[in-house]
Amino acid sequence: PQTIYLSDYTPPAFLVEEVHLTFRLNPKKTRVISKIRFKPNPASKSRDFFLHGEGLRLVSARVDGQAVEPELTDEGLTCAVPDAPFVWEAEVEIDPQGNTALEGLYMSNGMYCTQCEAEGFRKITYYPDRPDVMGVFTVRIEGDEKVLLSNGNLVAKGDGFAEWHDPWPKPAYLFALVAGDLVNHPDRFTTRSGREVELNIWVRPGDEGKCAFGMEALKKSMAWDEKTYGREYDLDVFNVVAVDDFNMGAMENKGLNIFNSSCVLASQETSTDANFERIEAIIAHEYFHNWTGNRITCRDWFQLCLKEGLTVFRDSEFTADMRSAPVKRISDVIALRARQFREDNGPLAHPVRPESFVEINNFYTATVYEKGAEVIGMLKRLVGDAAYAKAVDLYFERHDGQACTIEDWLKVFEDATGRDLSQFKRWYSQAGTPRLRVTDDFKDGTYTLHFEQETPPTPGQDEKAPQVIPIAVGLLGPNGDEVVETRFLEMTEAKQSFTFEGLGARPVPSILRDFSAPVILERETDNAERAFLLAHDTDPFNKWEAGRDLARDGLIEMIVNGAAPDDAYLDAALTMARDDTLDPAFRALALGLPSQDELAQTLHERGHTPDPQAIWDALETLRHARAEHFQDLAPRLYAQYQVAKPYAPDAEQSGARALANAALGMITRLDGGAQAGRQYDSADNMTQQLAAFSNLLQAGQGQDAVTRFYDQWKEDRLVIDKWFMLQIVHAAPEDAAKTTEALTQHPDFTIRNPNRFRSVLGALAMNPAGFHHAGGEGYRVLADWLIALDPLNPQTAARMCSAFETWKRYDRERQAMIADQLDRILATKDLSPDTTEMVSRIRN
Ligand code: B3K
Ligand code: ZN
Repeated sequence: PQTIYLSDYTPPAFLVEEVHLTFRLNPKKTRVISKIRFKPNPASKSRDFFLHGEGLRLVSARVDGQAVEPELTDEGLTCAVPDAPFVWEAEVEIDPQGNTALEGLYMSNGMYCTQCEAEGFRKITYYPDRPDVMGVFTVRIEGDEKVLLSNGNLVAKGDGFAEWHDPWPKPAYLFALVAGDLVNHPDRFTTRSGREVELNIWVRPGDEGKCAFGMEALKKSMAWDEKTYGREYDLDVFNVVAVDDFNMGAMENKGLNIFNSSCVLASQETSTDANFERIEAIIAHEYFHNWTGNRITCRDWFQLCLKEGLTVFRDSEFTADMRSAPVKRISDVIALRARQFREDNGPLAHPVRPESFVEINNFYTATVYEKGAEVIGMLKRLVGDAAYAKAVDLYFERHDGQACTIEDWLKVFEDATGRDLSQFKRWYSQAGTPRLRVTDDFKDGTYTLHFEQETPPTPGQDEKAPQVIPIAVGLLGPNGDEVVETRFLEMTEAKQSFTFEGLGARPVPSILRDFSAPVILERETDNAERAFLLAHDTDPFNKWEAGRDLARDGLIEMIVNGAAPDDAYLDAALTMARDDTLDPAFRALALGLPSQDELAQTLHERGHTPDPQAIWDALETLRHARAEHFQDLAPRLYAQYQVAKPYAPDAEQSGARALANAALGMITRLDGGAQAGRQYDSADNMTQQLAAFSNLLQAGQGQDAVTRFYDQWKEDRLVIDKWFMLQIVHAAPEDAAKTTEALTQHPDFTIRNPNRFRSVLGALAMNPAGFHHAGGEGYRVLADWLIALDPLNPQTAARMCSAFETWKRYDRERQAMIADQLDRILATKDLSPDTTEMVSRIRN
């Protein structure tokens, strides 16, 4: 496979003016007839005409009406064409039914659907399949299906056909087609300038009852983008389709978003509060792409974070507005550390804007998305809210209809603010998580913070230059009052100090408030100070962080030195949990413990070799000690936070349920599952049912519930995914691999459905003590199944290889066993370029 470099970018030789596509649908032999008006690109010196195309059977081709015989390769075709505008026509045949990779046009439960990002359109017809070629599409679909959808507005419809026209020029990756016997959940939205928009969520018959929540989320997103970013919708119809077989979460195709059904279908009975919140965020994310991604797209795939980082940032602002801003921030940081810090500190580390790739699908990563969003957040903090709004307005005004780069994005900020962002730009080019070391001193009323930044080497980048780090700091006085409100320190040097004057006593610093930069903060401190911050900090993030640090360092002491559970933590947690002035959702988050993987990462950073079993044991011991410490409080919280009102997946009720279920976790440790059993029997929503089910499994009392849960939900694929996953996630370390293998033999397991595959094999990796269990069975089981999946669905197989990305943290025996599995995967005949790239990067 070939490596592509950012530095090799050249503009396309020809531009597309107009595209007409006709689809004659047939499961095994679909005909795609294209008529494309090309013109030479004045910005290109080349006149070589190349069209991408993969797995296509070319039936005929014409240039300006004359039959031609292009030269075909595995990647596409070349052909002699005039050095002037011309019309290209081609007819190809494709096989949607045989398409198991779920890229291009494929079938899912008898319906046709497409996934073109990043490079799937070339599996539909010959085309310059690159995002800087934007064309106006007209699409005619011929088929017997009741519903025939494509991008844009419906222009004609009759017996067995429909015609769609999208007036907005777009790259091919935003093309979409759906055809099937679907039913819709309709609604309307009037934009602020008065455009009437028809909204639909299309689903398989039987799923109609699961659309209302997604529809409300869509309308909220549309209103929010008008109010917050001044962005209005620009077509007469917005369609959303739910598809069962989908590699990712969802796709922002112009006017026709396609969703993994798990990311749009929701009901009280089948979805948890967390599912509802995620669905709301994904609906918003895809909708927001209409401006950040579609109206302004990426010049090339190296610029992916231009649309993804910005759109994740926008959807997190939306969730913060719709729900609780602190809870959203804390949850985002937990996820960032779990996925992005993990990636940034291992063999797959890459810059937010990568400089080379083999398979671009391998770069839809936490770094591009989540760190990309953090970079936007830092930019906003640095320039301020008003300047951010001004710069973004300029971005929309200047670049509407264009395919852009990170340079274009930064330039609007420079022009709007007069700031030089050349140093800030390192956030896009340097991989790795900066370490921020802090010391302090106090003398004659002056308090000084000394910072030192250092980013460890990452693959291909040994030396790192200092980055711009916005550090939000507040100071608390000895009695707990805030003596200095949040102030932004802008660090630009490798070492830098900041002073605060006129203080009566040595303050307690609250550093990196709201997690103002994606760095690892290192500071010598003690439990007393952490307990103090947990009690008094006015910044919710740092309040949470203080409790988290207490828990984490206590656990590290248990793991490394065999210490007993830390009383300072247990007391502080009890005081915090008892404080009814605190949001229940916040308290639930603050009762969460660091994950096994986070502890392994911390141990590794501190020079220890993590022992997965010891980590698991320490967590079990701490949870048990905590349950005893909360013996009186837990039942009280449990009773106090039962929701009496009819179910609603809103922030308030979700928070109450989260706290009550945190209490249930403690109760279960002492009552062996009695209370969880009662909750299971009386639950009228999936949040309560699943929490009870998890607790029963955890307590080793799940056998009966496993059968009952299955019998109740066997017709619902999305709920059965949860059933598979929980059994594996809660399996004891020594049983996890066995349980996984047994479940792969269940009649409902299928390698063809990515959700199901992930709910079994992905779940194994979510049970670290089980996955890394000393015998190495976990490694073998995962490798076996990745090898089996690769020829069918390389994209999903490749992504799931990241389960192995942390292997260098572990002991020699484990490293050797993992290396064997990685080598076995690499030695597989005809391994896809996708998986080859991932495994080679991990193995190095
Ligand atoms: N843009 C899509 C992701 C496409 C993934 C291609 N492998 C979803 C999103 O980020 O909104
Ligand atoms: Zn996106």
